[in-house]
Amino acid sequence: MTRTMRMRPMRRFRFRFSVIAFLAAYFTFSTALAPAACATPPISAPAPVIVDTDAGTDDLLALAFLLARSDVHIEAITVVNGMDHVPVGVANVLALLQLAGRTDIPVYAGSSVPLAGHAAFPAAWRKIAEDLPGVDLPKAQAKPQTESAVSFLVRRLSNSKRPVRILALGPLTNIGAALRQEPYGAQSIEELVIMGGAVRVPGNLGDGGVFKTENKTAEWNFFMDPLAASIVFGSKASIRLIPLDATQQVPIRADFVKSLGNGAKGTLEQFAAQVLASDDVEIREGYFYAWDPLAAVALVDLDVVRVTPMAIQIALTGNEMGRSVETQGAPPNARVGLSADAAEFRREFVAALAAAPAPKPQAPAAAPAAKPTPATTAPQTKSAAPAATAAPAAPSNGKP
Ligand code: AGV
Ligand code: CA
Repeated sequence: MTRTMRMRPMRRFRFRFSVIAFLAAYFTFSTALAPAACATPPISAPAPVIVDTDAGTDDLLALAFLLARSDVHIEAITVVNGMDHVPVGVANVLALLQLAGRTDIPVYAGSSVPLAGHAAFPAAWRKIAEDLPGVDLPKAQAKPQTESAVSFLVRRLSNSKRPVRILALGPLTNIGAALRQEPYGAQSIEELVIMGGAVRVPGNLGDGGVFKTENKTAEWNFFMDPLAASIVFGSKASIRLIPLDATQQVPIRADFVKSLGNGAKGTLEQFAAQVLASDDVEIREGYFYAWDPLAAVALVDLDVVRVTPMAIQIALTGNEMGRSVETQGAPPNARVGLSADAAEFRREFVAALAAAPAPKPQAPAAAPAAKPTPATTAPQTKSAAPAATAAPAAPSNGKP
């Protein structure tokens, strides 16, 4: 009895000690192992990216760069009316994803008209961007999502617990519509990197003399939908702007195209070389720039475009419609890129494409799919180039 009485506190002590030791060991090891075992990315990981694009040729180059970078998680691609009519842009983006073996990325079709006005890109530019002459693309098996791009953006931005980055490469119609519907959505955007505007340099509506206008100050993406741009700049989102001030310092010249094409072995490298070859005339005439590719590189490399905080307002009417106006004295609403490091851009862009992992053949996305939206212009690929890509599927030279 006495013995038992004496043993009990000892047992209790041992029991308590082993529980404490177990809990201490559990917390020590579980914390140490957490980053490796846990699916949640570490806090420092950059947020996933939604790319909003009008699927111009240089948009596809920007996408190829991001697809080549294993450190970028493209969560979704939303397509907006611009250089391509939306159904054709969707088809071309899906075809690129198929080529890259990334049919897991959902594609959403966006607005087919601006929020206001009826501006449109020159037909000659649209034809090249849509037809992609000489570019070998497989026939996409995946379909766009049934949900519209604006509805997706509204839904996605309503969840402020999951920050996202947005890279905007075309007119701001989709993003403007989403932020008009869900103004608090701006808080979910970790950073909105926009290619557009011309702040301290002239606009580019007169490029190549194909569009007759008195407007010497607007850039095409903002001119296409000034109301949408104005909503975005009024939204309090964290904006980094890559305007013509920066992109005009990164012209694409024939020597760059040649050097990219010469050594091109990988699928995305060859794709980029073919896309650039389709823009041969503009490149030779000297008005083709790394507009969207520079914005894509800037998304991942803070040094390639130097920024200055500024207050930007968008002119909505008159012969400066779409102009991005630097407003003195107002609180800054954007970090504006006024200069770019062209050599750094070229190094990063070429290196990423050269290092792109070989695409694995993939099944189409299991996500809910829509019937393809009826195309206003039938997408087609007229391939002039030899079928020499290492694409997972044989190039079909005829998109849906
Ligand atoms: O204004 C730049 C925007 C970018 O998003 N686009 C091209 C890029 O996709 C329109 C554009 C302006 N000048 C052009 C453009 C030109 N000379 N050729 C084709 N597109
Ligand atoms: Ca674009």
